[in-house]
Amino acid sequence: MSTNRTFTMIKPDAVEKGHIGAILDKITTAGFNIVSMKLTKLSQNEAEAFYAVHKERPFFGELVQFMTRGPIVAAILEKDNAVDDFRKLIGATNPAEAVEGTIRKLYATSVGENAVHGSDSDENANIEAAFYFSAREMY
Ligand code: 3AN
Repeated sequence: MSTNRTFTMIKPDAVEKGHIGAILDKITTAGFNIVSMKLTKLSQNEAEAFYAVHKERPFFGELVQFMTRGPIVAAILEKDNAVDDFRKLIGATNPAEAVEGTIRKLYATSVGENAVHGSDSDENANIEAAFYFSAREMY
């Protein structure tokens, strides 16, 4: 996968509240092209694997429980400078610190339930995209 791609999830909190359409509108209006997308639900094992880098963190159990409580939307997005531009669009991990107009400022409620995920590097974008999508699901 090229470096102009990033990976996102619309998390269970935002899906439960009916924000899928509004968040996708923010994403596409900001110039991101959707390369892959699916509504899916993580099993316990899948969530533990996806967040394995955080397994020693005190919030790991809470994070896995949250991410498995309902469906999520997983997507691969394409744009110049995708990883950095998407992190700017979603805002800080803690919505209280997120800039006005960012997706987390608008739709997140806490550092745990923060509405969306965005890859933090090109390398992780590749790993995370491959976790959900096969090559033939990337358009
Ligand atoms: P980001 O998603 O902004 O890259 P990370 O990588 O620091 O943030 O954390 C990964 C995920 O773990 C966050 N999206 C958030 O859902 C969760 N998380 C981070 N810190 C906490 C915390 N203190 N309590 C609960 N969940 C947390």
